[in-house]
Amino acid sequence: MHGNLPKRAFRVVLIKPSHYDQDGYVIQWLRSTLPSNSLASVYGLIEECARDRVLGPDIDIEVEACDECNTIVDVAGAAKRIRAAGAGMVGLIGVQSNQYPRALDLARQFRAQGLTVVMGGFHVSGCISMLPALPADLQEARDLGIHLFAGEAEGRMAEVLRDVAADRAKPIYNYLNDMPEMAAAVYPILPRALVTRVAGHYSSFDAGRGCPFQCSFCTIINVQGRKSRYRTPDDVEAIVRANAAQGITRFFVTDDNFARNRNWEPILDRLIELREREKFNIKLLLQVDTLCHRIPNFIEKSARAGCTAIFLGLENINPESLMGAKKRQNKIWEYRDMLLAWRAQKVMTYAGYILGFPTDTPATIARDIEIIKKELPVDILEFFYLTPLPGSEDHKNLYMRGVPMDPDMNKYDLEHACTAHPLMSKETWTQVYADAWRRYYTDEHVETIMRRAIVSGINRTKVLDSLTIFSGAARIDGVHPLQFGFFRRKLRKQRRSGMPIRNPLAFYPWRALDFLKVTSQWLRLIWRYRRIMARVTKDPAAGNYVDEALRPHTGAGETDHFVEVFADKIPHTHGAPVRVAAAVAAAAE
Ligand code: B12
Ligand code: SF4
Repeated sequence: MHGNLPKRAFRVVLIKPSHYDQDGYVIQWLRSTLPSNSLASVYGLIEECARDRVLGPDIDIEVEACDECNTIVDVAGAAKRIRAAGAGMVGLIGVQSNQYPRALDLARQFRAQGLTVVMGGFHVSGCISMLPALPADLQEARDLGIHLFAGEAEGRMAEVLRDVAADRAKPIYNYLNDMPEMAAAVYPILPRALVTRVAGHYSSFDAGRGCPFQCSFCTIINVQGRKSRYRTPDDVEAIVRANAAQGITRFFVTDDNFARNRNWEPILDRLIELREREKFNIKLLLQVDTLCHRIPNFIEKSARAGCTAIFLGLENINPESLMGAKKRQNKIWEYRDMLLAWRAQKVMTYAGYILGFPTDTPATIARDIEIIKKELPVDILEFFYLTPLPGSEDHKNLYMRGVPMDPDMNKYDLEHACTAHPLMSKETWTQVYADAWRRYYTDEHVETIMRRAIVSGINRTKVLDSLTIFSGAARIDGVHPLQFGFFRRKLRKQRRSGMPIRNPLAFYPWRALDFLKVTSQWLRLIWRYRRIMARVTKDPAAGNYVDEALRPHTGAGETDHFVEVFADKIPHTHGAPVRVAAAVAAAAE
């Protein structure tokens, strides 16, 4: 019917910005290690708009995407392609607080080319959700003519595209009070060429959003809500099939807490069916909470569905800190049972540990890390600063009380001290963070982790690779392992605005030396860890290895040594075992 209409195009350029290192260069790699689910989500939504021809039958919607963590953004090239199409926009995707200054620098360049820019993600959503007025940095974006999108875009993308195409885009789209249902929502997808820029070719999807807990440092509950919204098993199957059709079967399931996804069981059952009946080689990386072992069948079914590794928010082992952060659900006396349950299924465990709770001191942190090494069978421990992230209750409280916080959003990457600590100076806190990586990843403990992995039947290559990356990323490359990639790029001209572009004669020798230093440190670390692994593997006693952390609890009356250390900090209402209080009373007599 519309065959005679002349074709026009509307080109959407999606960019997931990275952020700056301490020298002002974009943190960027030849290959990144984790996929961007925000990018995949928005890509899926734009593709749907293109299929539905939401701008009219005669307008083709074209879409291109890039994750700046693994791809150089070519502003002039993108602007040229939009102009060649005749119309279009730039979408800055999933912008976190730490990425906001970089996003703004990119936006400035696109605005200078006269293009429409729309920005969404957790910084915009978190600030608008929690603060009484638009903060100065979001106002700056508005002053540059950047359109802001707060909330989730499922079901709303067509409206944004139509508004931009008609040159009537709103300054701010705010859907924070209207969360879309996830059942039958469009799902995240990226073309294979983008997925293969991630080492290991991991793709991603969120099987649900929302978390019922109330941790005060968390932004998620204030943006995505506390009610569990979830995809259907049919949709998850469709995501797996669409990816498998392009040769991708590894997934990072980005639910912040998959154990609280109310649909976890039918979803896992469906994945088990795909694996066991249709022989899909599915591998999953899940994020779960520390009580997940109490959910009948959860761990067993996760493993059968292809889960080979989990991320856990252990956060701390001091109950006082956990209570202070409203992380009441973390029950330290169950940590070992929970970790052993995953090991029994040969699943590797990565745990996040937050440094800088109000009662933390260098001495308590050092003590706690030693306790973990000895008593908890966790494989990888990763450290974060307690950070008042915009969108969290902690940030809102400090903001409302006028407590000073670092104004540079680039530092809100959980790798910097962004506000004062009651007991530690900024220098001490910074030193504690650097020491934490050194203290956990000693060669001796790396060997222990390898021995535990071998006796538990956990994939030794995976353990060796993870130990190398998590031990080296912060210490050698100066970036958190979650931002790590292979072969760092530093482009002379992609420097933070306000910092000088260095003369090539100064830049390239500096960069060459920097490269040689980092590469030699990595080679030494890789060589050392390989030798340790070879020694452990050859040891005839490796199959009988046992230590305190691997020892299961033997009876109802047994308590971990470390739980007794913290016995007086565990509130009575916290469901703590009575035996702890009894043990402490007995010791006092
Ligand atoms: C998966 C994930 C990662 C992955 C991938 C990153 C990604 N964004 O995809 C990895 C592991 C790499 C990662 C790393 C980090 N992460 Co992270 N991550 C997440 C997580 C769990 C899910 C992200 C996601 O896919 N959400 C679902 C999508 C659909 O939601 P969305 O991003 O908000 O996008 C929707 C809307 O915002 C909107 N939208 C977004 N962009 C745009 C653009 C336009 C034009 C429009 C119209 C709409 C729109 O539409 C989307 C669809 O509804 C979130 C928590 C969460 N629940 O979101 C934390 C989260 C985003 N991460 C966070 C942080 C702090 C980090 C790190 C800095 C910390 C660290 N060291 O781990 C690093 C940074 C490194 C990096 N390069 O990203 C914080 C950010 C908080 C803040 N205020 O900045 C969050 C919120 C978690 C938290 N701790 O509170 N992360
Ligand atoms: S358990 Fe995780 S997602 Fe849930 S509120 Fe706490 S930090 Fe946020």
